[in-house]
Amino acid sequence: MTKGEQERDESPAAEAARLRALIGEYDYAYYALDDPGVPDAEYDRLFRRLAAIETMHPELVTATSPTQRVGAEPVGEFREISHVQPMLSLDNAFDEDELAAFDRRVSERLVAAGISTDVIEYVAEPKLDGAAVSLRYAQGKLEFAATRGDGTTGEDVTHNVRTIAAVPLELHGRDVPPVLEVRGEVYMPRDGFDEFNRLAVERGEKTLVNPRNAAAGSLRQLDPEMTARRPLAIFFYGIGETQGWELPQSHAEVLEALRGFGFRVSPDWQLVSGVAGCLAYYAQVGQRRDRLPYDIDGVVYKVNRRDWQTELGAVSRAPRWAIAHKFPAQEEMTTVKAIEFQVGRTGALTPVARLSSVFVGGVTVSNATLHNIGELHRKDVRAGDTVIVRRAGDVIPEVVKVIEERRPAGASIVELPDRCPVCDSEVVRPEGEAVARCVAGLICAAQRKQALRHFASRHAMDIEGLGEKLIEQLVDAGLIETPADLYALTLDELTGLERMGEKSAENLLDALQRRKSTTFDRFLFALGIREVGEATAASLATCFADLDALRDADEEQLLEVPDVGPVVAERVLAFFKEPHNRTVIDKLLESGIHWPEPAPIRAVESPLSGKTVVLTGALATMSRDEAKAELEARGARVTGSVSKKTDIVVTGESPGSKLARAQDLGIAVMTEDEFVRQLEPGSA
Ligand code: JCF
Repeated sequence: MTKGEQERDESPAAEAARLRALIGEYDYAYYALDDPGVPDAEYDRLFRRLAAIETMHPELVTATSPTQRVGAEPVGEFREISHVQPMLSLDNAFDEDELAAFDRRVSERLVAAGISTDVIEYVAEPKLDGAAVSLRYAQGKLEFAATRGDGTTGEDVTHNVRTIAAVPLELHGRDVPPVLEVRGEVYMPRDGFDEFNRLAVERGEKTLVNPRNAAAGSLRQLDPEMTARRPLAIFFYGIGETQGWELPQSHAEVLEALRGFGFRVSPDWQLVSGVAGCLAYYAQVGQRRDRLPYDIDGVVYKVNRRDWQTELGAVSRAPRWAIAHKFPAQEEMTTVKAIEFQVGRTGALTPVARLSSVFVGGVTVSNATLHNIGELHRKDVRAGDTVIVRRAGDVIPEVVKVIEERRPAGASIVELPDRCPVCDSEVVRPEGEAVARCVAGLICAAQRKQALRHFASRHAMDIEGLGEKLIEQLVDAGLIETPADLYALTLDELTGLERMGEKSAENLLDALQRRKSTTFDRFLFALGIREVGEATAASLATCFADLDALRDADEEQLLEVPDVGPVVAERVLAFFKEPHNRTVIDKLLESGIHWPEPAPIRAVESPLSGKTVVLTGALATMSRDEAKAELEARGARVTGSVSKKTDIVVTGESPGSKLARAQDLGIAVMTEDEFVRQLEPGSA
């Protein structure tokens, strides 16, 4: 019997109590220790069992039962709650100098108080971008939760905070203080935020602007059902009023104790020494910033010794013993000078906002993408608008939203151009699609240039020295139209270009020559077939022996390739059907581009080597994977469906339509017995 199952003769009350205790332990393991004790399915089972008992015996329901997170009815308004210990915010340091000044102030104050300090020890932690809350526990049970408000009085958001799974309704362990106020930051993880917005767009509902507003807004819902639907999380970082708890000497120990009570504390806090330690931590967290699952806007340093904290005290809103060291803001406000359309490699028209330059995410930004016409219209960005621009990590800057109140009179909606801004060909936007495209294909100079850039890029043909500028020059001078033309370029033509010396021209011709020796997958990737990225190109290269096989492949064969679905298959077919593409490929091969033939895998001599084999029906003596491995070890290729190229069909039990098709096409059929005999050594 597992721990969750009912004990014989257990009363409903006893079982409910036992399940609650068990669920409490699992919550503790999951949230405080970040180490799930049981699979989700087992947890769900316990939870549903408890809920069932409570439904049958409503008198057994308790306020802190895990089933009661969304217990409360919607509230009419938020009650006020005054904080016994003020809820402080943090002073900011925006650079090293301000941090050093903070550290100096701390030292000087302590010295003035007769405390001799050496290097000061700090607790450092990431600073979450969310909403601060204070939770009060009495006799180990959640009593209320409040927002910061003005620091003295906040709003009662208990009904909403209860819905956050990581908030313990009851504290862990037996030794819990009679009164304990904890402080933490409610936030919305990025994936939850993205998913929420994806659904909102799908349903035509309002989207959330950023995870920070999302967290604050979620807490201000009157109906806890609404909050429960928001993917919120929380980290706890400090305490307010406590009674009957002999506090540890250091902040680090407070954090450890909080974790012991069942609170979710950031796993990333660290003890650091002095300004140097703070800066090292700042750099380390800064590097990870984009990879964290939540937004942070800096790191926090706190004097570790609590007696020193007390000595230092606080000024109006902020403690003197802590500071927030901010990262460069990832969102800023600026104005849109114009909206233009860029044409990409596949003809997609990308609206781009030309901005008044603004420093955001650590760089100066003057363009921001609007992704596609659908997005442009959804956000309704117009020339003259004041907008919020976001640049996170190395991602291209984007317009988050328009501040509508600041829209100048007469700013008009941006319409999709009906002709390509580059080649004047028709622009189409298929019904229901967000993306509009120039239909001209490689006749459009923009698409040609992008296709050439892609062809020359590092993961494709890797032609050193052939960058954006040069491609622009070559196309504009009429020297090249397709990738094949690159290989006909002469020294004279190149040196005739502006800013092109003899040495650079020679280097480029060299690079072109050198990279004629390539690989099949690089070549496929370089062709720039829509939907065929590096991984798909590699897959195709492995599954097709050579370019001819791929060129002549039908849909069915393409669908056998791992990761190739109907959309990709369709793109590949369309690409190779297009006469222009076939001509370019022929010319590329004529110019001498080549790659090594795949080494035949023929570990075991066998009549099966080189054969294309299809397995159908259930095999009695081995699994399909085993059969496949045996075949491949003999140099055979195993595919999923029968076509003209199939050499042998191996039939197990209930072979079905593949056998019929093999017979139609006159392909050799082998029974499992015959197949197994072929595998035996010396069967040749
Ligand atoms: O993560 C935060 N936003 C955060 C805010 C972390 C802290 O350690 C804080 C805070 C606000 C005030 N500590 C204080 C004292």
